[in-house]
Amino acid sequence: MKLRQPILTVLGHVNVGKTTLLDKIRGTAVQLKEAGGMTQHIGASFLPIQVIYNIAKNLIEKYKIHLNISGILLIDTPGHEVFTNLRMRGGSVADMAILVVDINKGLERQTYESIDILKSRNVPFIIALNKLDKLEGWVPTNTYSFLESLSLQDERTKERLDYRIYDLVSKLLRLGINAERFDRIRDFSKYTAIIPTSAIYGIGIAELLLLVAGICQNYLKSRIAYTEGPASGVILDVKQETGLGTTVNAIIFNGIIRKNDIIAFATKTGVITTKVRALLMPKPLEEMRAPEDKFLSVEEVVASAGVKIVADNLDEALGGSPLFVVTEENKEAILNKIKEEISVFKFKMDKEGLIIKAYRCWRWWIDNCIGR
Ligand SMILES: Nc1nc2c(ncn2[C@@H]2O[C@H](COP(=O)(O)OP(=O)(O)O)[C@@H](O)[C@H]2O)c(=O)[nH]1
Ligand SMILES: [Mg+2]
Repeated sequence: MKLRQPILTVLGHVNVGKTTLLDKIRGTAVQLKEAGGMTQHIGASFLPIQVIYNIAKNLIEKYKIHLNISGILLIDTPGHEVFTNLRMRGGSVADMAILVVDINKGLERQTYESIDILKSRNVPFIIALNKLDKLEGWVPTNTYSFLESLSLQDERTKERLDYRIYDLVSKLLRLGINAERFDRIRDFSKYTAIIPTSAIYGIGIAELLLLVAGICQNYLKSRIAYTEGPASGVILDVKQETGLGTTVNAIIFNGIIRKNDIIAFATKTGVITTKVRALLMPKPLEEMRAPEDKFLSVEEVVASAGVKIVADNLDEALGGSPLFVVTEENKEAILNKIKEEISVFKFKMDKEGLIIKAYRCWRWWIDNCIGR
C-alpha cells in the first residue's frame, strides 16, 4: 500500500510552547542538513524520515526500529483555525496531533477545548509535557532523548516528574482518556502517550518524533493510504501577493494537482470553478535573489503538501473551504458536495446571526461553521 505523508498539527493552550517546539524541530532538521534537511511548503514544512532517523539515532538502533513512512508534514501555524477545528467533510484535516501541556500548569482551558476537538474528530494524539527544564531540580542536558536526560537526574527529581505525570494521568482519566508515560506503554492503541519535553533544549524530541512516526505507520495506515487521482484539500488562507494578485494557500491531503487543472471551492455566494494558472512552492533561501522573489513555480504537487495556487476569481474564496480538482466525470458530484456544505453553513449563519458572545455560542460556532 502506498502511504502519503501524515499531516501533523500541534495544539494546546497559549504559551505552553507550541511555536518553540516546532521551531526546535525545524531548527534541528536544518542543522542536520546533510541528512536531507527540511523542505519548506506553503503553511507547512516537510520533515523527511532521515531527519527523524538522525535525531533519534540511538533509540532506533537500540530498539531496532524500522520506519516506513517517507516523512511528516508539519503544519507551521499552531492553532490555525482550520487545524484547530480539524473538520473536513465529517472527517479531519490532520492525521495526528501533538497536544502540548505545560508541566507546571497542567490542564488549562484551551487544553480541554483541544481535547474535545481531538476526541470528536477521532484524531489520535500524543502529549508533549513541555518545559521539563523548569521542573524543580531538573538539570537540563543537550540531548534529544528524554530517556537519556532522565538517566542523568537524581532520584528526587525523577519522583517529582512522576508526581506531575500521574497528576495529569488522573485528570485525563476523568475526561475518559487513558494516558501513561510513553516508556511504560505496551500497547499504543490503548493508551495516550505522555512524553516530557523541553522545547528550549530539545529534550524529548527524539521520542516525540519517533512515536509520531511509529503510531502513523502502525495504527493509521488506512487513514494515510494514498489515493491516486484528482486532488482534495482545504483552503488555509486567501492572500494578496504583489505581482500575483489574489492567491490561495492550500493543504493538499490526497491525490495530485497540476497546472491547468480545474479546481472547485466555496465562496460566500456559491461554488465556483477556475483554472489553475500556477502552483507555487517556497523557494529555497539560498536561491532567493530579492524579497519578492520567494516562490518557485512547479508543474504538479502530490499529497501531502502545502501549496500556493494562482488562478482567476480567487477573491471570493472562503478560508476553510474544501478544495477539489474537478474532471468531467466527477464535476457534478463534487460541486454538489461543496454546495451541500455551504448551504448548511449559510442556513446556520442566517439563523444564528453573529451572536458569538458566550462560550457556548463560540463552541457551537467552531463546531458548525469554521472549516466548512
Ligand atoms: N523554559 C522553557 N521555556 C519554554 C519552553 N517552551 C517554550 N518556552 C517559553 O514559553 C513562552 C511561550 O512559548 P511559545 O512557543 O510562544 O508558546 P505557544 O503560545 O504555545 O506557541 C516563550 O517565552 C518560550 O520561550 C521550554 O521547554 N522551556
Ligand atoms: Mg505560538
